Amino acid sequence: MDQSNRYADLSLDEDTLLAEGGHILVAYTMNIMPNFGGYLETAAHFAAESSTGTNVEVSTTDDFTKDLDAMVYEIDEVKGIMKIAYPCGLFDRNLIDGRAMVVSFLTLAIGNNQGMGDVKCAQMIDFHVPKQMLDIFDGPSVDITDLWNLLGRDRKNGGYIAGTIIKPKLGLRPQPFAEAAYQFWLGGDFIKNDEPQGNQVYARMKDVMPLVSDAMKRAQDETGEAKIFSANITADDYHEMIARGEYILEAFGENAHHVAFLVDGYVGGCGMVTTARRNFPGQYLHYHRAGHGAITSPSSVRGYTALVLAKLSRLMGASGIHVGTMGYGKMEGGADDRNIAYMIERDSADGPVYHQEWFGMKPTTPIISGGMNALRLPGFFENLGHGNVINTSGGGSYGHIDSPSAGAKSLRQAYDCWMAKADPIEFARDNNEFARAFESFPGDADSLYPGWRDKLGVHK
Ligand code: RUB
Ligand code: MG
Repeated sequence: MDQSNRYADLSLDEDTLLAEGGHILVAYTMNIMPNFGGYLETAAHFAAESSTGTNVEVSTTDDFTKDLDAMVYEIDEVKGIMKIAYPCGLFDRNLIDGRAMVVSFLTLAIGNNQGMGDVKCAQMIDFHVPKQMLDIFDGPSVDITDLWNLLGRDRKNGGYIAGTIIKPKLGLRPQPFAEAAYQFWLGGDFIKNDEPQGNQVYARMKDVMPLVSDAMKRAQDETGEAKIFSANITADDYHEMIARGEYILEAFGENAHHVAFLVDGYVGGCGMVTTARRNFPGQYLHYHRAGHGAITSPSSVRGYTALVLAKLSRLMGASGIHVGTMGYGKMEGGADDRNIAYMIERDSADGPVYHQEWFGMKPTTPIISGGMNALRLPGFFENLGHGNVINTSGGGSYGHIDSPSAGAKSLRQAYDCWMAKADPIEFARDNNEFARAFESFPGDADSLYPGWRDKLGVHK
């Protein structure tokens, strides 16, 4: 049934819709299946299924219902792009406080439409949230300025936070785990649990956390610097997550404010992220996104993009989210992904389709992780244009040939090198840990800094 006379109005003007602020606007790539309706008809069916309708007219619809119809307002069949305006009134609100929930946006805008027979594939590539909706999303409660403050730095432009991930990913018992943390903290700032680390039988949380807390104290005493630990509280069950969070805060005692909470938010879902955001509003909320590649990969034609995921995480209230490595690490991605970082860290930013004003909502820190090390960082900072990020280099720290603390120092030196606009090989002459990163990661050194062996006099 062609519903385009009800769920499409191509005379609607995007600038007017933006100015009126009564809709969430969403842009999709969409291809249609042959032997169903045409492009506009399929787009209208998509909008119906994503708002008030279904595949047929229902007799229970009234005029009020029709005011809530999502409307296709633009299509480009050649490029395979369509845009839909969703009235704000469509979206579910909390019983307890009237606030908006990201899960409701996803249920409608990227829900049933992902499995429709007449839609070959559709992917959300951008969305715009008007002020009236922005005002009722939680947004972050803690941000990078709080971490800079903790680290004794300027709140405005506190710079690079050198971090790692405890490696190996699994298989460390409590003592070696805490020792690995201590060693890194002698040179670096921030450690995260790798995302599968939790309460394994050989490393029970109640054995591990007191030792990590002690390692933090010792490293702080030894270096005179504050240290941060991002502890994984991901769990299927709300009660389990709260129990983990409360236990960890107790274990860290007077350093509880040096603890961030890591939530594997893509596999766990927005309910889990919001559970952490609302129950622990004083802790930095670290959104790890393992699994996201299933839908955000540049090769994917369904789901939504990494930019959309990052934008959603800011609405949910993530203090930081992984945004990949922009082509400088081991995960998928390219130099242009810096726009993902800009979208979540700025108050005003351009997405691929829509410009978003955030009206003072706190920023979400871009967390840079996946195959990074000191040699790859100068290029990374140059591409991004700044170093106000958290970077976690797991292999890049624990793979340094001298020690994890040397690995950590090599990361800080990489930032110093870029800040000084120095030539990395020249910089290495006076910065031993950075220099030893060349020997630690010779494959990277060969491709990024050809001739480094002769210049640094390393021949073995
Ligand atoms: C990286 C790591 C992270 C990935 C996730 O380890 O454990 O889970 O970065 O990817 P290493 P992304 O530093 O040893 O490569 O950050 O793209 O979500
Ligand atoms: Mg990991």
